[in-house]
Amino acid sequence: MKVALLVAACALSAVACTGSPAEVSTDRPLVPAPVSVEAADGTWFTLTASTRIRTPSGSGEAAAVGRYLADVLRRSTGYPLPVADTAPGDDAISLELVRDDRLGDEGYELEVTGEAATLRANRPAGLFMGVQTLRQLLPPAVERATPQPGPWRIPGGRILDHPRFAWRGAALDVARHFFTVDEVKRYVDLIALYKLNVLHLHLTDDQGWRIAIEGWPRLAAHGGGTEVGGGPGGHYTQRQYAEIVAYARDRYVTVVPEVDVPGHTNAALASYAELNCDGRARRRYTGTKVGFSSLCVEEQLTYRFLDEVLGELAALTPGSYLHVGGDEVQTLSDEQYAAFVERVQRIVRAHGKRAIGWQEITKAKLLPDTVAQYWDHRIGGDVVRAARQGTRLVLSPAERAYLDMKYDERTTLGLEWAGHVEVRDAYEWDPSTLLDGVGDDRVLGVESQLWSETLERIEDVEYMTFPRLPGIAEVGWSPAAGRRWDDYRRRLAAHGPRWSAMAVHYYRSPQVPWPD
Ligand code: TNX
Repeated sequence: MKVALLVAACALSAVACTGSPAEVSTDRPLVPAPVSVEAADGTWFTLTASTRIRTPSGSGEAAAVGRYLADVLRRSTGYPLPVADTAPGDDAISLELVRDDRLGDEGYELEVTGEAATLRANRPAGLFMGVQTLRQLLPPAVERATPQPGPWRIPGGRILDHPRFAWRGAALDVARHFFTVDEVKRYVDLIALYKLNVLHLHLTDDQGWRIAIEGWPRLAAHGGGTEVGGGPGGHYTQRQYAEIVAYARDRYVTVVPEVDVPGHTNAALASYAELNCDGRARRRYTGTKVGFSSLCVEEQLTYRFLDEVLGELAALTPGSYLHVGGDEVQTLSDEQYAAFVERVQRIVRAHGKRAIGWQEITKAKLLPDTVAQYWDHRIGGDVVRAARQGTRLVLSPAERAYLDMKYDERTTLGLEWAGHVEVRDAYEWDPSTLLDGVGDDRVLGVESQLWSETLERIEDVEYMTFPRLPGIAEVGWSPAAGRRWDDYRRRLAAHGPRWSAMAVHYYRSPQVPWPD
């Protein structure tokens, strides 16, 4: 077997290189780029009507990953692809649980010979990540929903892969415009393809409250009944929210729900008069201004409200984090704001969770396990100091990771306050050099943001997400050393036909050499 190192591997490690970027783009257009690739040139494993999927015995979770893979492949190949823990070694895709220190919790090794494809991981999460790689190694038509002609060939070789950061997120604002359970599930499917593992749901804002709270029913019933522009809005029942959480969990995506407080709360203030300092309910709001609303922070009822809301949310959320917002509060003094943030963190902790909040929370004294989310360089200062003192950060720099910014002046959707964000901007940055004196050890990960003031339909969401989101995914997953825009744009180009196969509405950025 002739083994050649591919450029992706060359770029990502210090080893000698052969091959050209074109070779990588055509044979293995993987996004995010794996840690290392050894190509076995001329060797292919071909799926056939007799191929089986073998899962490790004794792990229901690994078996479920095998069934997920079969579901993806059956639609387009039309092959039966039986899943069992007893299939023979050849003509099979085998999922194996192993102990391998190189791989961590989400890493995997994929070995492809002429006879079989074998995925090895320490945990089912790693198998799931490897399955995404396997999908990307097959032709784009594999993503179609109906049987296609094939052939279904996987290039031979060995891939070793594991993530750089633990938190690789995508945020979706379902408050400014509401998106249905099925639309959110589709978003989960699309982000999972790029090995993201966090879905941050922005559930509440001035324009809408999107999650039913049993103790405070008017939040959803009244506060959920509108959205930007005056549309009908909507909300998730607790059962629907749990359904999203379970769907995401099956795809190794953790839901981080956000209840944005103390600002961005007009929908709550419209639903319950007693949450207002003057005791008068606000009118519902369908515009796009920010900063005008706040809970009544001196009022004890406010903290009972938060305890009950966050308590119900914590009970519905298996992940460790609750996002408490904390951004853009313009009506409180610094002292009031800091005291509020300190208190809300303790409420989150009392319900067994950790708090994450927007970078403004670094004005307050933070608990050691509270995470701050960086978004705007103009707010600067405190977030860097806090990070240096030990607070861990999720990075969402607006000029890079805000998928609601226009691509250029011709983009009709989106906003422009952080400038235009083209595909290259979203890709070409590094978490360890973003903030002075804040290195990798303080960075928990990266997250894209999709605010929906201007996005009414799920097609709009897809158009702003693709093709920028895969860039953020690679920033979060792949080793920094080998990332090069020119190699990336070629790999990314090969994803256009995949999105077409999945009927994803994407922006054909002129920066990417799309095949026709
Ligand atoms: C700033 S980012 C906001 C959001 C807006 C967004 C629009 C952040 C913490 N707050 O409320 O939707 O800009 O880009």
